[in-house]
Amino acid sequence: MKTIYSDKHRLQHGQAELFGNKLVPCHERPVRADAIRARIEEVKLGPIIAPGDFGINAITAVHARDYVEFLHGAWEAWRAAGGEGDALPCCTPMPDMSRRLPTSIYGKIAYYSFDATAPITQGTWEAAYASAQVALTGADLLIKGDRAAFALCRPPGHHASRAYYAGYCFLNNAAIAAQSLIARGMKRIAILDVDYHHGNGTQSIFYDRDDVLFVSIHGDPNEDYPFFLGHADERGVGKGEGYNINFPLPHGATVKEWFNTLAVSLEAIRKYKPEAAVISLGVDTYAGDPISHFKLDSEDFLRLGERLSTLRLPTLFIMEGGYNVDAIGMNVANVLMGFEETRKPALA
Ligand code: SP5
Ligand code: ZN
Repeated sequence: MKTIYSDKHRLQHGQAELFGNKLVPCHERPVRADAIRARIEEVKLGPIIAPGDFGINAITAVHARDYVEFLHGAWEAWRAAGGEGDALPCCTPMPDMSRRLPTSIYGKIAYYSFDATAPITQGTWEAAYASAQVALTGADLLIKGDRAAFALCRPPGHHASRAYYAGYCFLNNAAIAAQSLIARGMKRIAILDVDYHHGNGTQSIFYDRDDVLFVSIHGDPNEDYPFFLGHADERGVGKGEGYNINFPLPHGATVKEWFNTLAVSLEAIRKYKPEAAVISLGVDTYAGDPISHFKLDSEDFLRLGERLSTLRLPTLFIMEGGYNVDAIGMNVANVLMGFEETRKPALA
């Protein structure tokens, strides 16, 4: 399987995120992608290729144009207004407030985000744009007949919705890729999100549609981020009803429960009969993850890959979360090697 990778991910290197009650060094940092790339090379998964450029229209097919324009110019506007360091929002609008876009960049940043964990830096736009192109290049490989591809996206995407960013995410790479598969002629796409966190952005983007099935296994939003989306009774609206499936699991869910839930997810995907699968691949389900609460070990990621291959579908892996940088390379490579089956997996 080919891996698509761009060095431009390094342009996103925020200093700090608001974590609990303090500013801590960003969990989402460049070394994550470097470690994954190094492991992919080490295990000889396959060629590592640079992304093509599929343009801005493939991005605005999913995101609002005003939002994309905001992201493009946000850091310069922040600096011009006297903002220091990285741009973080000071507040977030509540439903009983106006939805008028403020003229101040400080207000705009608050308008277009829902948390203070995704700092906008000088290079954020360029990195997020490149990350989306990495995903689009993966979709292009599937269209051209590859059985599988790994889009080593960074920054990640699944918390970003049509017109807001959050949770280390700016552009929704999985949604952009799925939409491009549809635009290029596929009729039904299944997105399976196995990141520890609910993919609220992806859910929102496709909530009223039946041509993209969204299935997610994640920490219960009663207990964990993103808190305000990801409940089991969110099943889609209009013709999208029944095409959004959430499996929230409690803190401390066992590995067995997690894999049982995966089996149910895969059954739902099979029933849908999609032409391709897009996997939002977070490995923050790892027992050693610093911000999450599931218990998978490195060998479990091999099993995850094996199970995903049983779908027998063209499969695009999109990198999302995973914050234990010592294990992230092995965990991601294990999923991909488990999927490939042919290779004797290296465990340590
Ligand atoms: C792509 C992705 O995995 N994004 C994850 C964003 C999670 N951000 C919030 C984590 C909150 C953890 N709880 C804080 C408790 C501090 N004591
Ligand atoms: Zn996550």
